[in-house]
Amino acid sequence: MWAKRLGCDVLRQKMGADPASVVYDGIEAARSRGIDVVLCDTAGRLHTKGSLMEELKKIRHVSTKLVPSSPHETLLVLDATTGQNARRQAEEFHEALGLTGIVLCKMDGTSKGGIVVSIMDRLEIPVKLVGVGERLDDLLPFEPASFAVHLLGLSGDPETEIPSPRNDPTQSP
Ligand SMILES: Nc1nc2c(ncn2[C@@H]2O[C@H](COP(=O)(O)OP(=O)(O)OP(=O)(O)O)[C@@H](O)[C@H]2O)c(=O)[nH]1
Ligand SMILES: [Mg+2]
Repeated sequence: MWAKRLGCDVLRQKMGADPASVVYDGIEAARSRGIDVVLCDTAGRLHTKGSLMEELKKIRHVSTKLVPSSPHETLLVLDATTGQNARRQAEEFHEALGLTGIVLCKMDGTSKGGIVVSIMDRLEIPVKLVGVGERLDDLLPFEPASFAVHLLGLSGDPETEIPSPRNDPTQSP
């Protein structure tokens, strides 16, 4: 549905296909179609499953083999509602893959996502994007000042402000 809305090709294979081979095909297909951005979404992966983490390393390896400078970004999407467990997730994924950034989503809820402060501090991984809803333009660049204002519950620059929890039903997507 989102791919259609965005005009973005999707390459997928049958259930049970080797994820690394899906990525291989995806990069090859992009090359032959003259597409220069490939996003690999590794759905529903838990850091506690060793075999799935090994798969991720293999995916990374396949990508680097085909395009030596890649992956250009390795992003971990964290939910603002996840507490201490988010730090563990970040540590495990960072150790396995070397993350280049965090996407902090669900910032439109009541959670403030404060856990990323210690993640940024300890692992030195920047937050790059913030999710504040379910619409296309609800993925915002991370603005440290706006985040600090949001975290402390102050009001800041309306231009970059992270919205407060939505309780107006007309505002839902
Ligand atoms: N309100 C709100 N909803 C979000 C945000 N980000 C994602 N969602 C919604 O959360 C639901 C789950 O999002 P997905 O992107 O499918 O989550 P996922 O982590 O990829 O899930 P798996 O691939 O199954 O692991 C969807 O209905 C999204 O629209 C956000 O920043 N705010
Ligand atoms: Mg997903």
